[in-house]
Amino acid sequence: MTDASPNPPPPLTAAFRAAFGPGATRLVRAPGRVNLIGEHIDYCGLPVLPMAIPPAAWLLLRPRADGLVRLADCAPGYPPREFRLEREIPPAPPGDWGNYPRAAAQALIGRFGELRGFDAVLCSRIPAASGLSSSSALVVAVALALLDVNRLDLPAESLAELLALGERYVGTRGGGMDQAIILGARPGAAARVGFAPLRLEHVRVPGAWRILVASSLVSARKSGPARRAYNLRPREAVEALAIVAAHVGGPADYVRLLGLHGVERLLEAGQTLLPPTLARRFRHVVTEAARVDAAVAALIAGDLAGLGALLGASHRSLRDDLEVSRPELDELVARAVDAGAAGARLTGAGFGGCIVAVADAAAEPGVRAALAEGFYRPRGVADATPHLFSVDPAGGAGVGPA
Ligand code: NG1
Repeated sequence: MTDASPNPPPPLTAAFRAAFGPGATRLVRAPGRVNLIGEHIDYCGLPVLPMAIPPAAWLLLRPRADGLVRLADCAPGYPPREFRLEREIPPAPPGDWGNYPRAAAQALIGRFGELRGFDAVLCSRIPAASGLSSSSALVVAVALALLDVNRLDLPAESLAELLALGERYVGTRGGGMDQAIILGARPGAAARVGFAPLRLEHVRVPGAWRILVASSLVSARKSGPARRAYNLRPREAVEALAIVAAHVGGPADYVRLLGLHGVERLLEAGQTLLPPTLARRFRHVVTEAARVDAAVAALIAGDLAGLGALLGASHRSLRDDLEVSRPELDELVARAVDAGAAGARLTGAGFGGCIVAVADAAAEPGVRAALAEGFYRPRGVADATPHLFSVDPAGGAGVGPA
C-alpha cells in the first residue's frame, strides 16, 4: 500500500448523491497514523515519533447556508448523524460516533464563534478501534471541512493543539500526538513531535525499510472499560511526577525535570520513593522518553537493528510496567520477531488494536507468512490482508475541490 497520490474511495460520490442529492463541491482527506515509538508519553508533554499512514478518512461535502451539520457514513453500522452548530453543542450518548464531529465543531466554535455547516459523506479506510487514530482523523477531517466552508484559516500547529484539547469532549484524556501528525505529516517521513509549544521535526524513513501493521483482532474501542483504563495512566503519571519532583527538586514537568536531573537520577528516585505500581508507571515514562531520542538517532543513521531493539524494549515496558498490552499483542510481537522482523511492539493506546513491526525488504515476506499462518489462520482468518499490511509514511490532511 502506498500513498503517492491517494485517491478517494469510489463509494463516496454515489453515497453523497444517495444521501443528499447532487452538488458536492469539496473533498477532505485525513490520514490515520502509526506510532513508531513514544507510547503513552504525549500526555506527559514528552516527544513521540509517529508517522501518517495511507489509509485515511475522507469527507465529500457541500456547504450549507445555515448552522446544521449532516453526516452520512459509507460504512454500515454507522447511522447518519446531524447536529446544530451552537455555542454549547450537547454530546450524543457516550460511544456514539457523532461525538467526534461534535468535538471538532465545539472546539472551533469556542475559537471562532458562529459557523455555517455542511452536508457530508464520510468514508474512512482506517480500521476502527485499532490504535491507528481513526477517531482523531475524523475530528481533523470535520475541523478542516468547517474551516473550509467558513473560509477560516489556522496554522497547522495551532489547529492541532486546539483539536487535541477539543477531542477530550468525547471523554478521553489523550495527549496531542494524533492531531499533530495527522495535520503535519510529510510523505516519506516520520516526525518527532514535541509539545508545549507543538513542534514537528520530520525524519525520513529509509525507503528500503518495511513498516508492517498487524491487528490483534481485539477491538480497542475507547468507550467503556478501555477508556477508564486509558485515562488512569495519565493520572498515575502525574501522581508519580509530583512525588519525584518534590523530592529531587524542580518543576512537576517531565520535560524540564528530565533536563535538570537526567534519566538515571530520576529512575533511581522513582524506584526508592514511589509505591510499586507508580514506580513502574514512572519507569515506563522516563525510559520511553529516552527510547524516542535513541530511535530518532537510529532513523537518521539508517540503523534498522538499533531501531528494532528499541521497539522491543518499548513493548516490554508497555507490557510489564505500564500494563497496557494483551496476550494477543505479545504473541504478534513474538511471532514477528521470530520470523525476522528487526523489532515490533504494540502501537497506540494498547488494550487491543495493532502492533507495528519494522523489517528489511528481504525479511518482509517471511514475517507476513508467519503471522498469516501462525496468528490469523488458527483464528479462522483465511485472508489476513485487511489485518496485516505494510505502510509507507503518508502526507498530512488536506482539503480541496471535489
Ligand atoms: P489511540 O491509539 O488513537 O487511542 C491514544 C491517544 C494518544 C496517545 C496514545 C498512546 C487520543 C485521541 N489519542 O491514541 O494521544 O496518548 O493513545 O500513546 O486520546
